[in-house]
Amino acid sequence: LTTQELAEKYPVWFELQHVCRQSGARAGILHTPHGDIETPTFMPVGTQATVKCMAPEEIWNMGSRIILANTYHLWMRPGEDIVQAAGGLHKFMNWKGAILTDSGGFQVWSLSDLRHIKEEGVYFRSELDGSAQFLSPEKAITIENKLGADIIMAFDECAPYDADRAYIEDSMERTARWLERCVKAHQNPQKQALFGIIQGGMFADLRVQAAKEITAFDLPGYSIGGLSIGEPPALMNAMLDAVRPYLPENKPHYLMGVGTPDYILEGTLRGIDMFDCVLPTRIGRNGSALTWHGREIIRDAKNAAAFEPIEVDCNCYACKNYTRAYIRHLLKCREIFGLRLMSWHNLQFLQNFTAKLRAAIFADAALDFRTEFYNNSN
Ligand code: PRF
Ligand code: ZN
Repeated sequence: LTTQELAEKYPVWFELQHVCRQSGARAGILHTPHGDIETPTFMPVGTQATVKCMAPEEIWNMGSRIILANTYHLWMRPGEDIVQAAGGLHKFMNWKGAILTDSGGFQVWSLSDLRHIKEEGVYFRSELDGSAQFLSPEKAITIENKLGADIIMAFDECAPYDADRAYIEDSMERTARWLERCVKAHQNPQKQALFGIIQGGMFADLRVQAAKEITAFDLPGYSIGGLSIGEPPALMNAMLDAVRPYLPENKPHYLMGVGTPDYILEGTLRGIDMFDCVLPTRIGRNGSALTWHGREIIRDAKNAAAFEPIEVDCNCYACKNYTRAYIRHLLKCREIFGLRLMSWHNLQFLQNFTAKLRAAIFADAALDFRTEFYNNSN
């Protein structure tokens, strides 16, 4: 389909604006019912319908226009019917931008210990109360329909990176069959865009096979799952290179669960448009800051009397108003404001990082951007 046809057919569509002549990285606009998003973009994670420590207006004012929320958590608490009764996720949490919900496929794997994968779905125990639970493609999509995000993810299996070939073949074929069930279960494709997920472990030929099978569904967007789960970076890059030729140019490409600046950069250079990760907020709360000179431990004793901002040139609220010494003090005392300031800086950093990367793409200089970034960071 042409971009024009996609725009008429789907609630979410991608406008490719420029391909960097130096690198092949893409800059574009993701059009959604809740506004336009400039890509490449990083989506802050709001697992429980809140980006931890931050108010929605604060996230918006940093420049973020899309956030991620989790089907699994909102299904468990408060329950999708409550969110639907509130008028959907946007209203419930007072977020005026776009929202993407992950399907729960990944969370079931990463959060529960007892789980059994069957053709019909996954049986597992709740991490909250140990109760027996079941999640399937139909169930995940029904929940996502009620939550009402602009983009909803298919129910998939993210296999461990060291899984053998036979297991991965089995798993990716099941994920493809599950996608067919997701498509059938989806009740309002005019309002919510269903994205398919390409799995295939660390086998380039299986990734290619998965990419062909998943893109055959002609969905409004595609994501790459099962990466950044502990494998060496070179392996992730090789998998991205393998699938790239099979991803339609006029649709958005989303790399799930990737959020370190270097991985965002490497992903973008390989044709990825969207990223998400808990990393900036999680390491922020642990006292680490993302900076243009690499990661810095603000909690460190060397910052005890450092009366300077986390980064001198940073435009974030934390850097414009507070010193490392003060933030370190707050972190040491476990004061909530310290968690807020660290989250604020890290989220603003990634927002600025993707904005600069986007500018470098338009200037056909994304490789120069990479060289400069690696030269500066330690
Ligand atoms: N599948 C889903 N969500 C995810 C992943 C996946 O493979 C990953 C892997 N990096 C993060 N989040 N549904
Ligand atoms: Zn800052």
